[in-house]
Amino acid sequence: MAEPVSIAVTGAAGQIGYALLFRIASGAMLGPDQPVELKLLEIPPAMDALQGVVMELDDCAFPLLVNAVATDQPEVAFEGVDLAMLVGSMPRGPGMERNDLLEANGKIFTVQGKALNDHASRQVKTLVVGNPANTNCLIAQNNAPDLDPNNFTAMTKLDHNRATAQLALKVACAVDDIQGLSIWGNHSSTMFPDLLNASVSGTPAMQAVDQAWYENEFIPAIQQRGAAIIAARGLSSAASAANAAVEHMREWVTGTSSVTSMGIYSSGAYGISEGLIFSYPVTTKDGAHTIVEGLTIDDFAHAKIKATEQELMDERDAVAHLL
Ligand code: NAX
Repeated sequence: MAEPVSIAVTGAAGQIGYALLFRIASGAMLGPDQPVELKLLEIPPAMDALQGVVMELDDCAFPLLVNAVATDQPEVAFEGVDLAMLVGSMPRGPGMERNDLLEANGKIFTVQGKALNDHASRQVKTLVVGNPANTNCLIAQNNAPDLDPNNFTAMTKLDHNRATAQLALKVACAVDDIQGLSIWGNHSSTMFPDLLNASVSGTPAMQAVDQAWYENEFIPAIQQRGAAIIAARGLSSAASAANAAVEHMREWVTGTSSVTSMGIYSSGAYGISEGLIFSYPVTTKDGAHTIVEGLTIDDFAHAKIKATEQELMDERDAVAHLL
């Protein structure tokens, strides 16, 4: 048996946590031959609920789960971890403005970034799911100066999967027939789902759909999909978000077979402001992600990418005192 991979999950008693932990422990993320250790972080009021989740993990008798630790101390949760999945964050409360939310979460991700810096494996791969995911990731990354910025990522895989599924429905193809689709920018309503570089069974996707559908129906539907789930379910996406987190980590660790989307540290590719955590089309291999080069960016796409970049720059300005 391989050595166990140590995985921290924050917000582990929340609804994404409940859909995520059992898939990790069953081997769905790192494969059927890879033992795992779970380090679960919560805030003190949620520790009883977290103990219940740990009891359920015990009751599954997962052969791959060698240990599950429950704690409300970030330095305990992150001690020596190889992977960190930062799901927990503060939800937007009544009357809270976007900047209030950024500030409240900024405090959480400052502490967690420092704890990762001081306690995690030097190669720790970090995925931020908790919203606002890109800017929370930016804060964590800036508070972890000893770690490689390329090892901090924010999740746009759920948006990627939503876009893939909606295109497959529209053109009546299998999801696997779609290649090259990606999400650019912020995990927010400004994200840009790019079909200009996508193909369906080898044919350019834009030959299978018309521009008006793309601009007026598809893009808004993907941008607003999270709100549509809340309206229908009364709760935000959980199982699909957990699934996307599993896929994000699996692809990062084991490699991609086609283009995917990840919020990653910008070193200026495609003219994006350096240092932002920006979603790009990427492939992964040997534990590293690489931006897909040479993509077509027409005037329409350029305007969309600039708009989502501007939103991320505004968010960065709002949390500048935490960076
Ligand atoms: P829940 O409110 O069910 O769970 C969040 C959990 O985080 C709670 O148990 C809470 O006690 C815990 N928590 C809060 N502060 C913490 C801290 N400082 N340390 C450790 N734990 C802490 O939310 P859930 O539905 O699980 O969603 C979690 C986050 O994912 C939210 O911010 C949500 O907006 C975000 N999402 C991000 C998505 C993405 O694609 N990037 C999609 C799904 C989801 O909306």
